[in-house]
Amino acid sequence: MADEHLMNTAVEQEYDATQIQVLEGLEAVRKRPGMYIGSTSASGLHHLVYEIVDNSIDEALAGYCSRITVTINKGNTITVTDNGRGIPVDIQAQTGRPALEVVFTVLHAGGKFGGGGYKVSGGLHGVGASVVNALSEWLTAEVHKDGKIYKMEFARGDITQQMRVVGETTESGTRVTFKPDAEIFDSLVYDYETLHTRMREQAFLNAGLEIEIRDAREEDGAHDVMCYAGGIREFVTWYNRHKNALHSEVIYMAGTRGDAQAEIAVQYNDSFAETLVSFANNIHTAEGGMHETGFKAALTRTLNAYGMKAGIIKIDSDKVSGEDCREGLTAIISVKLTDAQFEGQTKAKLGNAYIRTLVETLVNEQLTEYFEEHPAVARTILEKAMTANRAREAARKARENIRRKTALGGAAMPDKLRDCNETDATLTEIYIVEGDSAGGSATQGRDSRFQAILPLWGKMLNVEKAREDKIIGNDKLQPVITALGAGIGEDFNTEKLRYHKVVIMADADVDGSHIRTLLLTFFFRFMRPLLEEGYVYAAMPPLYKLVRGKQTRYAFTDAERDALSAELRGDSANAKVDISRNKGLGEMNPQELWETTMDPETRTLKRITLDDAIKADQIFTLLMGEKVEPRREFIETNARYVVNLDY
Ligand code: TSJ
Repeated sequence: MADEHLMNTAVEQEYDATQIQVLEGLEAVRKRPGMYIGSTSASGLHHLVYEIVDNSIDEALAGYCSRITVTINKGNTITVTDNGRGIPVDIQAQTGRPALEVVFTVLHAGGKFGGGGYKVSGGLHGVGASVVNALSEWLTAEVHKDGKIYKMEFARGDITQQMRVVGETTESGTRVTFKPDAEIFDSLVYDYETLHTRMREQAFLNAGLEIEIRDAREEDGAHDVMCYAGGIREFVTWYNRHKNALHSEVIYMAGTRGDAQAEIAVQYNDSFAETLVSFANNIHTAEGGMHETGFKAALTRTLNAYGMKAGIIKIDSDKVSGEDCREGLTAIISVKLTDAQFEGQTKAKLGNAYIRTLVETLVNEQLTEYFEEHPAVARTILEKAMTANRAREAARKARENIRRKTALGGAAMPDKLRDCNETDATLTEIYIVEGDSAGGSATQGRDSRFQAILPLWGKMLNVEKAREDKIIGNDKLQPVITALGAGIGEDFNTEKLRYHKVVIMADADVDGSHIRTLLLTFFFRFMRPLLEEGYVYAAMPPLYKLVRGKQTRYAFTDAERDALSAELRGDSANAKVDISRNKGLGEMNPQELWETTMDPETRTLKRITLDDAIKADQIFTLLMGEKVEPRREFIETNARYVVNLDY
């Protein structure tokens, strides 16, 4: 690129080596975009927006910007504006170029994917702007500053219009618009909810900052304005919005050490799930790290210390473990530091050891103080942890029983299980079937050499409200645990699985979707490796049956139905094709069920991913939880998606 870039440059001194590096830099970005934005799929496309917005957030952290807007324009271009000081436009001593130009043409070290640290506030502005510029078909930047409006334009990283003054203004701020390059990205369509979720997270993490997002691709498109004076306290309230909080006030702790700062917000709810979400420099640390380690250690220590001091913990077996202390916990940890070290597989784990000390010390001190001032809250939390401790102990004993049974000549298989002959688990399949009659058809229709059938019937246990010890003894789920043979909870081990395909077969109606949601939620909470390692499938029974004379065909979608109908009709336009909607698994005869749904040669199986199960789990919490209002709200706002709720 950019011979004309060199020619455009008015100032020629000190230009050789550094500038050549610059040119190589942006070419490198276009050559290996994945190195800079992770991927060229939808994730990379959205990443461009985050890179730009991060600059405005830095301006907010520096104390000069209170409002950011993000707009998805027609044609999927993006505009980001802020009311900060405006990117500097004066000539830089080192390069002889306007700072604005340098921001967009010099590849800055220390990007999130390029290795090295990432800094909040303190000068590293413009990180990522040149990367976005290099990967945009075109980009325009407008700066309102010192009474003037400056404008500069680029195409694929090259300057197409030098910086010039285009008007006067009384405001200050920066506006950037870009069009992602079709030569680089697989997908060019922005997803509003993806950006909305990220902007909401950033609004929570930067208390008082207003972020507005708008979908201007259509008339009356989506639009949200987010501003949270309470910052991460409100983030916790938001996470718990569909749950029952155990104490009304969110516990908030904060402290600093040198340049580093940490803040933590905590509130317990009556569920058993742990929601611990951490950030370093506003970047989500999905793999945890030193801040999480420090928090967990201090939480466990403080709860036990309080329990002993208050006389609630009397004997050693009353002492609570880390896991016990995190049942029903929702917590956000946010740390900011100038020398963040991101480690781990996805560079999403904070490695700075001194942050552990900072967080641990401040939680030890401030949580102890909070408990002393709010003894009722402390007691409620401690009692929850002690109950978790007892449940865990009961579950351990129940598991021990199962293990002992297995050791003594193998666990007896459930009465309802129709097992297969093959014993090599890599070759076998188990169909978990809703209802006795469907179970009957499946048993008759299957290939008993390698297919086992386990019918389930009736309403199942509410997994949300049950702890592991109850589930182990539950008469609906017990057969599933026994038939799979791989244990449960901490003991679960896919090496012991008796079948390498676990197929959920249920109707495409509301009851069927209920059963699927329950089973997926159960697998998600108690047999997660089953999902992680890809053993779970959904059977896909056909939606339509088409008959013409002696010919019968099945269709899985409306489009397929129409195509098949035309095919069966052939040349005779008025031939009659009988189309019926499948009423349910129970109404298919064994032969039909085999041909359409179970025969490996002709069936469709859909592998269930962890993401599917996470969605099921969230839907489950919402549908089965005690809170009526969020459930109604959810069903109303999602009415049009309800058919897809399962996966
Ligand atoms: F970099 C960028 F293009 F991605 C970008 C930067 C995009 C957007 C939408 C905003 C910004 C940006 C940069 N907003 N505010 C700033 N501020 C500065 O760059 C700035 C302003 C003044 C001073 C100063 O010392 O006077 C220093 C800086 C770094």
